[in-house]
Amino acid sequence: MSKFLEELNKRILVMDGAMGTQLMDRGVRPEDCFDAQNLKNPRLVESVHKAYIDAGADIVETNTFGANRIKLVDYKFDNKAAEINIAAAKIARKAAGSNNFVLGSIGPLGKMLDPLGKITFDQAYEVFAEQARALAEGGVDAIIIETISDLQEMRAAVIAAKNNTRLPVIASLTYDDGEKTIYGTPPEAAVVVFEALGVDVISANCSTGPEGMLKVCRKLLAVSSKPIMVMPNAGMPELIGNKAVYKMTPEKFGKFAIQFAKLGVRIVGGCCGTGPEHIKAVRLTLTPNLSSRGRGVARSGGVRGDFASRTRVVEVEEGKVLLVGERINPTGRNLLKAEILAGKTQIIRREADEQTKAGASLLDVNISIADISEAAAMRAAVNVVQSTSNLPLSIDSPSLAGVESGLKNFCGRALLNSVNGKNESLEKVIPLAKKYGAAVIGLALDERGIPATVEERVRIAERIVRTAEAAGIAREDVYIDNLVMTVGVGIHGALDILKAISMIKERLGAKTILGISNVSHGMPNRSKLNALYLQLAITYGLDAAIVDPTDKEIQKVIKGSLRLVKAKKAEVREGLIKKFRAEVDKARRSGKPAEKKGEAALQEIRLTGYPDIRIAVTDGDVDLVEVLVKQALEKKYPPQKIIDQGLVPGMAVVGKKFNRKEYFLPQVIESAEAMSKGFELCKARIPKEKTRSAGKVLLATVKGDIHDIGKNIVKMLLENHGFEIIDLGKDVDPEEIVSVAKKAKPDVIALSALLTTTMVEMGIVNDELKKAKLDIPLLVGGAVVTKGYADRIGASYSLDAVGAAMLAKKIMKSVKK
Ligand code: THG
Repeated sequence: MSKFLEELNKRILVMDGAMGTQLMDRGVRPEDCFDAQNLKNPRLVESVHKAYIDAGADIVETNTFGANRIKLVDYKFDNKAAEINIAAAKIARKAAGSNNFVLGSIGPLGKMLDPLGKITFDQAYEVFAEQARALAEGGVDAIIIETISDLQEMRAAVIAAKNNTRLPVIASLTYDDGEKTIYGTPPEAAVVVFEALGVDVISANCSTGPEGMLKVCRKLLAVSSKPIMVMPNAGMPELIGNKAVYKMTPEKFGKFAIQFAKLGVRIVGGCCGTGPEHIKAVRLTLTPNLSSRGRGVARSGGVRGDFASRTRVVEVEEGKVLLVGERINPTGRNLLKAEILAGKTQIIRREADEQTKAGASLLDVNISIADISEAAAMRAAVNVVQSTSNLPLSIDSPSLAGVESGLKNFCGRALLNSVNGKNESLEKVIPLAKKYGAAVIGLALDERGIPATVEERVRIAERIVRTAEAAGIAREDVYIDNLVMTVGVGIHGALDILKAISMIKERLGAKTILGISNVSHGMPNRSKLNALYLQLAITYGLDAAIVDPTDKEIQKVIKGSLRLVKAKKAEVREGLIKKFRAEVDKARRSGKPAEKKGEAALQEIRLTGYPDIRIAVTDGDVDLVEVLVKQALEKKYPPQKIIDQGLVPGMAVVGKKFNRKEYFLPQVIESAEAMSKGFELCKARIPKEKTRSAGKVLLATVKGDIHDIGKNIVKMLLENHGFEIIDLGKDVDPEEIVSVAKKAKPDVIALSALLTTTMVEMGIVNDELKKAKLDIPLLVGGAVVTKGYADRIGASYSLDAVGAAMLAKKIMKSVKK
């Protein structure tokens, strides 16, 4: 174990506070590149570290929060990324000495990841890997990835750090209001993902003060087996002039440290607004309490092999069968096949939705068709499914590239379907499961095919379990699948498999899974056969079943499954086997052809039975909006009406859901894309009227803010109302806004910001406009912006995008008067 983790096991450690404000106190200007100071001004950086060490910190962080290649581009330092990180690590080490610890700081990329933004997982991984390697080379004790809101970005960073250094990794997410990240991730889901990825310390930082953080820490501690760390801001920010000021006194901040320690938090430090005085106060409170009852590194409880998506945990419970929905699978389904080949996603979306509503625990995603790119199709499918459903996924692909693409692009903890007992499979697939933190299905077959005896099945299972364990995957995360075949060729094999299930559980302590529907392949009356076999398998202890969760017979079995688990096994089994045998005989004798569910017809009905453009926008279903809007246009529906009565109301619902925290950033982005698709189609049909423009609006998302989604929605709505738009994009400097405003003379300037930290830029823009003697009405909005704030800076305010368009019209009227 590393010295850092060992020490953490012995006592509570005190971490440093903010870096940026300390640099500015020492003369660095806000517009300077803070990270470049490691090269330009090493002594200055060192003096900040020293101040924290003198205040009593055991740990300092390198001055590398923005030192990733993507962020450094803004300062033309991107080709110095490695150099900056190495230098920073050395400076921090020098200041910390050998008795204190240095954490290598990795911050967000400042750009959004695919599919919400343009940075691919692989690009993010490479950038984080470069930074992690350089920090390691510079001699840090551990890597800390911090102030990240997007779990997917965090996954890329953690996997990069784990696979490119041998250092302990700390993952610190930012929970917006002490409840969830702005992407909708609760602490519990983060813990499942982090533990599976082998994160060493789980942390929360920024966004709230100590009070909000107590809530987060309680949740983290309740489910995690790893040490917990916390770095709160010095309270909630107050606006003073154009500055967000954190006003909690060091004394008050320090008092919270004891509460964190009592809960069991192992590292306490500070984020925005904290300085050496705050850390000194933490040190003073903690010194007599270092060996308080705080829980150590190794704690029992913790992970139970649960699964997670970006927004929720699916617990694996003793005595309850995990239902893996099988319906996203093109085998025997020509419509779905055609859809995948055409790069469309309608059926997949519908299947995801219906299986989720039917009560599935996980969704299996299989897009295997001959001659397609598995990786690309899997990425597309996984993205559609995770935009529709909040369930974790089972990534089902025969190709290594398909599996890896699925594991990468799914934001959560997945089930890998599957590895088998062949050498080549074990060698290549198990490391993938480990790398991406997935649980894994192990098929009981090897070079010699599917075994004929129970003993042989157990032997292969054992080999899979051993290989997984050697790679660091716990046996309770391995689901052995004995691959049941159709009873069309005889019932013996299916019954043998049941025995193998209980033997594998008893002897190996691994879990078991079966693709139940295989049992009825090519038979009539499939539902009944599947349901009976599932019941049987449950009495033998089956842990997970790949089934059609929308099937009524299957649902009945699941409802009664607890009774089955508790029942006197031998008697129940005997009865069930009899029934099963009778049912198989009946099916065989019936001479009926193999069952076809009439899938094609079913799907058509589903597609057209969902005609509301508003709902399609609210659901973020881009393909469906396209289909429905085209249909409506063909039926000569006036395009303006489609916009006003379909697209805009659909988007208005999204705004409400976002404000109520039912929707998070990903859903808003998808809906905006859907709306934009419909809008494009309609706009092309609206004749360019010769009427005058309703007015000219200059639009921008303020400096430091990369979230332009709100601004883009406002843009669409303004265009729809006949406004002429100058869109400066996101992360826009106040100077640029002023200089464009001077030249273009807009009637209104509209600004957007998503974060508390960037909202203050609106006031700065306002001041700059006044200085430049530009008397142009200012309109502001965004998640954290309030009427109160708008009033203070003399701007107009709208809660949502629909309101913003109305407001712009009102402003124009009053201007004309
Ligand atoms: N083990 C593991 N993974 C698996 C399987 C398994 N993945 C795929 C499969 N088997 C489980 N999934 C399905 C999905 C669909 C069907 C059966 C198993 C099915 N489809 C119909 C057909 O082929 O005729 C077509 C669709 C329909 O009519 O509804 O039966 O064993 N680890």
